[in-house]
Amino acid sequence: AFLENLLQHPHFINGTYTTNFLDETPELFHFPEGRDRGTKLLHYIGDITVNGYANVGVVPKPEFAPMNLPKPFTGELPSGTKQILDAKGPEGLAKWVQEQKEVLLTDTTFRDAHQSLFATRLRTADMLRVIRDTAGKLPELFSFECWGGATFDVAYRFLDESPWQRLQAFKEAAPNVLFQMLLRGANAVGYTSYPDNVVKEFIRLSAKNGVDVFRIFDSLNSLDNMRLSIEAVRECNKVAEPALCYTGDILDPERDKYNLKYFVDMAKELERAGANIIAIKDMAGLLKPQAAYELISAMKDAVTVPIHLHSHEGSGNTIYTYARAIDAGVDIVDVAMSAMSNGTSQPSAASLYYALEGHPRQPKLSVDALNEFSRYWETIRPYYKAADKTENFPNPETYIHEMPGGQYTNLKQQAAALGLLDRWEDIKDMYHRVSMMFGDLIKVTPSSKVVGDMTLYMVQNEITEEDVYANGDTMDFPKSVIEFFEGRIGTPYGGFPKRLQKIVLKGKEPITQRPGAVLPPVDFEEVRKKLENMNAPTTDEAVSSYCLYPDVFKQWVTRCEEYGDVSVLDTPTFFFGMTIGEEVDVEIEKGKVVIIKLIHISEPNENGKRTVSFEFNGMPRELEIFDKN
Ligand code: 3PY
Ligand code: ZN
Repeated sequence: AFLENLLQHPHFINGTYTTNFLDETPELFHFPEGRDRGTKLLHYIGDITVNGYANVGVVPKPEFAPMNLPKPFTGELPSGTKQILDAKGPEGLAKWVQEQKEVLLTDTTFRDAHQSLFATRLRTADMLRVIRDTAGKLPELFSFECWGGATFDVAYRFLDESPWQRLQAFKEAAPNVLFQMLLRGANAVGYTSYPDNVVKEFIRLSAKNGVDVFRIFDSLNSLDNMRLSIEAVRECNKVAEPALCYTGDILDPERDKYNLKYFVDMAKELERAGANIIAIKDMAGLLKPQAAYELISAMKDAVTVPIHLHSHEGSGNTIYTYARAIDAGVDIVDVAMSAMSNGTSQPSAASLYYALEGHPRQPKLSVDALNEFSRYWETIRPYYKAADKTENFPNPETYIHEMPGGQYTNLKQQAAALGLLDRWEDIKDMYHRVSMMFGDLIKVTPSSKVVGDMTLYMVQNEITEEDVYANGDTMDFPKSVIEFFEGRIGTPYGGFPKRLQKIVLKGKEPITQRPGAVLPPVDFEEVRKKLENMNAPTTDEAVSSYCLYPDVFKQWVTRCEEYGDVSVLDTPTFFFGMTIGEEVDVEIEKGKVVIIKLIHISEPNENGKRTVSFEFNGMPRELEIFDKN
């Protein structure tokens, strides 16, 4: 019966998997009792089907439109910016950037776009399917921003994937365009300060696995928290792109804490600290068009390195901001494929292309290719609907609440989880109020989380600003808020508001040094031994992941043991499981396809377990799945 089924398999019939399929797939013919790969996959599908995906619950699997795949790029990949870096080194690359008349583009589709639109949930498989084609048809891109930020922990936590494997697979597929990551300086890709040797080793491994350009920032714009990262990147002979985080409004004379001089002085310091390129990180999309013109003009006069502008579209004005930045001579801007742009994400690459029609600095690349990839993303994005909380209209209120694009949808989701969605207007108001209470704070990971946590705490408990000053000594502030006032992510520009700090710390003394300087180094060999004892991977990368996220990493290892490599599943099945009678093909490794059909799900027995019946390559398989509902 199995053979019959196999012979009827469409791939088999159309010749894609001819005799090799059989030769290389001996396990298709026998199913040992233990948890083989297939059984592990069935357990995952069974669990998602019965219990639903984390935080989403059981949702009937929607019907999705067929994937609109781009026409494959065939032939050898054209050389791109990666080859320029390899040939000329970071300084040579920076010089090359400045020699380009046209503005260069970074595509954020593989990182910030989905971080900002749907909480970083984009799975490797959906990106890997097109990254080579993108690199082939758009080799003029300056870089792919495709790693770092929240992608690191979200891959482990929510996607059952290894971020390292994602990076390696991307690199193999697209070796011609520079890979760019977002690094939170002393916070690496986490939400807290790490020991210096942990940050340095993480950078070494990121570079080794394929990151070429490191955008390094600190959530308080503290250069002290960034220096070690800049130096570590330079030691790897990679491109150091430290960022100044833009906040406030340089056009507003009332709001003069972060004025033009503040940013220009910071740019000069970043250059002295070893920047190959300087980024303006406008994480909330606050940089208005005229402000961009003035800021970039002033920076161009003050520093000799290229300027790379990163903004978000929230306000609806960002294409105009980019256009003014381009007039002022900005070298590179961040954009995304149209169907992954706007809302809280970056502006659309194709829109910018058309906006610059007739402009001497219009980028040189194929707008047809941009449109073609957008059509692909248009069919992929609905898979992520459960996490996609983006408003599909411009929201210039971002100028008021100043919430980063990457935080907006997340905070909204947190508010929903607390039953506070009907207080969303109050939350936005309070967010800004808290930011001002904290001394007009720059808000970006992790300082944005501190402000967000305090905001939800106050709104949930009906606490006003006055209450905090009057009764704060009796309040249990969120952990992140206490740690912030302890100086654990550093000291904000202008210092802490002293009165509030006293209230929050309740007599505890804050640290006044750089946080990394008071954290003892980690013994990596000890960590490796610990991993070995846990039967976990012991590579340098695994050690590094454990140092950054011990619990998340351990849970990932456990889930891998339970479910195997679930990254091979198609995204709808990964999120929604299967419906009765449905059949899916799963390529469990290159050239090895298994066919899974869901036959039946029983009522729960007295132990709360349901029997889930599948056909696996035509053979009946039954599993018991505990129904958590
Ligand atoms: C991150 O740190 O992940 C960000 O995207 C900040 O803007
Ligand atoms: Zn961003």
